[in-house]
Amino acid sequence: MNRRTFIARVGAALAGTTLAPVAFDWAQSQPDVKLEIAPLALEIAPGKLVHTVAYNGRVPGPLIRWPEGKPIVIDVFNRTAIPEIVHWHGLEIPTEMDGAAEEGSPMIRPGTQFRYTFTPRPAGFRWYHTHAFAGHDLKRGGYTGQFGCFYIEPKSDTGAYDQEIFLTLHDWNPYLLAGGDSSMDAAYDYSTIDGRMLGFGDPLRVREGQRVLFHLLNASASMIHWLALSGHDLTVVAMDGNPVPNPSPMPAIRLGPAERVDVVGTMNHPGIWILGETRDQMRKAGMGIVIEYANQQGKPRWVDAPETLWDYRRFAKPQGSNRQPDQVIPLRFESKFHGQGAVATWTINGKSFPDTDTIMLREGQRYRLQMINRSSDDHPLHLHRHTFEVTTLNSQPLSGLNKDVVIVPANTTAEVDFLANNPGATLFHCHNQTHMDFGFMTLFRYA
Ligand SMILES: [Cu+2]
Repeated sequence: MNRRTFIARVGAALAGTTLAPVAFDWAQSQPDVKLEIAPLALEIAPGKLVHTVAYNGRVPGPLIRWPEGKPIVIDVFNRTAIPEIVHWHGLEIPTEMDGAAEEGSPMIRPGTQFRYTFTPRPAGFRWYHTHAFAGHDLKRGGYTGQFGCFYIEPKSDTGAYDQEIFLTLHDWNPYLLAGGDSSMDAAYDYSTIDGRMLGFGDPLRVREGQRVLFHLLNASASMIHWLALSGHDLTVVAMDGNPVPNPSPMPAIRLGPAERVDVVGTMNHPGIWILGETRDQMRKAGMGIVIEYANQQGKPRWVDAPETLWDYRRFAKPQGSNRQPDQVIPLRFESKFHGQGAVATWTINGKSFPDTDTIMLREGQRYRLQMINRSSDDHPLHLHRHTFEVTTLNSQPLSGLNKDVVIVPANTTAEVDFLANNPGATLFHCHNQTHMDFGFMTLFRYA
C-alpha cells in the first residue's frame, strides 16, 4: 500500500460518515471566500506558458486576509478531473477541516464542491495549498500553482511600516533528475516570484524612507531558496508567521519549502533594484522581481549578497527552554536507495508511510520530537495543526522560536517541543513533495 491507495481507503472508509461532504443549499448561504480549482495556462513571461492547475485562474491564489477569531466560510469547487483537497497550513483547526486525507479530511471529488468552515488562528502569516498526492506524476500536488497566502490579522496590530507586500516563490516544469547519490529528485525549468519571471512582472514601487514589510513564502514543491534585496539588508521579524525573540538584519534570507519569513526593509538606497534568488542560475531561471524607487530610472541592478550563514538560533533566545517535555519521541529519517534512476523511498524509524507506527498523544502533555536526519539531504519537516518551539539544533539549545516547518540539515539532529492541545489525527511529514509521497510521513493520534 502506498500513499495513494491509503488515501483511497481512508476516503472509502469515510463515505457515509459525518465527514463526507454535506449537501446544502448553496444559494442560501454565501461563503466569505470562493476558490475554484481549475487548469491554467500561466504566462510566466511573454509567450512563455506553463500548463498547471491554480485557484481562481491566478498564481498565487487570492490573498485571504481575515481577523483572528472570526469564523470563516470557504467554498472550494474542483473543476479538475482528479480529487483535490486544500490544506490550511499553520492553522490550528480541527482534523476534518485541516485538508489532509491521511488525517481523515475529505477529498473533493471532480466536479463537486466542499465547504470549509473554521475559526482561523493563530494570528500571523499562514498559507493554503493542495495536499494531494503526486508521486511520479509531476503535474499534480505541490508541483502545481495551487497555493496562496492566508494572513490572520492579530487583534492588536503592531505594524510600524508604511507598505506591506506578499511574495510567493515557486518552481515550474518539474522533471526527475539524478541527484548526487544517483537517486531521483525534482528539478525545474523555470522559477518565479508571484507567477512571473524576473523582468516580466509589475515592479514593486517604493519611496525613499519607507519601511516595507515583506511577507515571503516559499511555495516550491521541493527547493530551498535564498533571497536578497540588492543594496539593502532585510530584518527578520517573524518566522512561519510568529514573531521572533531576536529580530536581526540579514543580507540574504533562506526559505525552505513551506517556510515563511517576514522581513522589514528600510528603503534608504534609491535606485532600481532586483530582489531575487542569490544564485545566478536561479535568477536566470526567473526568480526575481524589480523594486523601483519613485523618480528613479535605469536598468534594474543586481548586487551579489555577501556569503550568508543561516542559523535559526540567531533569531531565537540563545538558552534552552525552561520547560521540560513530558515525553521525548525519537524520529529517525533514512532513505532507501532503489537503484540508478529510481526514486528513493523514505523511512521514519525504519518504516515508510502508511506502514509507520502511529504515535499516540495525550492532551495537555508537552512532547519533544527528536528528529534524527540520517540522510545526505536537508529536509523541511512540518507538523500539522500545531505550532512547535525549536529547542535544539545539533545539540545547541535555543528557545522562543515558534514555527510549523523546520529544516533539519543532512546528518544532523533537531528537536522541537509542542503542546498537545488540538485533539485529532495530526500529520507529520517532510514538505518536499517527492519525499512525502515516497514514505516520509507519519500520523499522530490523541488517546
Ligand atoms: Cu525531505
